[in-house]
Amino acid sequence: CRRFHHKVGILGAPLSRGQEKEGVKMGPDALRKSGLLTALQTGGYNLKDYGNLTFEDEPKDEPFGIVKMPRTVGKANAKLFEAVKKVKADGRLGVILGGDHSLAIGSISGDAACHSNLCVVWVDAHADINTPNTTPSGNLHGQPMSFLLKELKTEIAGVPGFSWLEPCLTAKDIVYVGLRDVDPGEKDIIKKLGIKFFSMTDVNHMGIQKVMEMINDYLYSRVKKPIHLSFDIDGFDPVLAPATGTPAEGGLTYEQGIFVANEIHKTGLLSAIDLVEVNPSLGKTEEEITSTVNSGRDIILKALGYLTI
Ligand code: Z70
Ligand code: MN
Ligand code: MN
Ligand code: MN
Repeated sequence: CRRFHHKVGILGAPLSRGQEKEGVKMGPDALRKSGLLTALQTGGYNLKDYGNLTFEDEPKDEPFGIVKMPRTVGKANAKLFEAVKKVKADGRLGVILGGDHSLAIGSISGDAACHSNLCVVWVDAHADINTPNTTPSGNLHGQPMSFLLKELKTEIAGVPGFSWLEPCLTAKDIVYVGLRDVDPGEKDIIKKLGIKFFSMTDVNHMGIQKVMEMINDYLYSRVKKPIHLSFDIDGFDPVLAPATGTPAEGGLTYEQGIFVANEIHKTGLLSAIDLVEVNPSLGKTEEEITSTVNSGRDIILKALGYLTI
């Protein structure tokens, strides 16, 4: 439909040190092998493949409090930040293939560097808004939102590896969809900051159509703002997407996820999309891997308007 949708930049970001399961590094290549790029090419998109970034472990990366691998995750995100800025400077819609969800720190910061009025739709079972003080696990993939919010800037002060980072979002710029596994400290932050969310209970009670209508009104109906869609594959139900590190029962159906992606496409405002937490090594069968990867691929294609009239 809209011509400016159709310049796309694909960027692989195999970050894995935001959590403890190696296989999430394989996410970008699994998504590539699913036919994502050939579909977009035959669909007439102007596609540029920026390849996969490479990340190295920082030596002596001692925990900061209980936060694990801060320098490694910080440096990887600094690299991703620069790479996403480049994609956007080239005038392309960014497609960032993860990798664990800590990559949203660099990805969203890079997108926001080109769009000061960026808003974020975060689809996930988890809120990923723990701070270094509230995190129960120490894993940075459970904390990216606290690194992105101006309101939480003091909470992340001094974390090694992140001196490059300037928080780019405010609490009113973000909306969650699909939440169902949120830590007590995260609930407090969401309440205190008044962050808009639609839990799975909300989705089940009001229906996904109503949810997307409300998101539309809340985020971008008055003033048109570029949208960053950060889609954690565990937003889907594990029946559909089992090959992920932290599956949570009672998630979005295939049709609900696709509806979300299509509604965002229809706004014409999509700036970039993250597709994260696909971990092919956690599929118990070939079918589990394929189902997970193809579900992620289809979210990307639908968000880009592929085969949509
Ligand atoms: C938990 C934590 C998380 C994804 C798990 C889990 C966070 N709230 N995020 N899987 N994608 O460790 O902070
Ligand atoms: Mn289109
Ligand atoms: Mn997540
Ligand atoms: Mn999650």
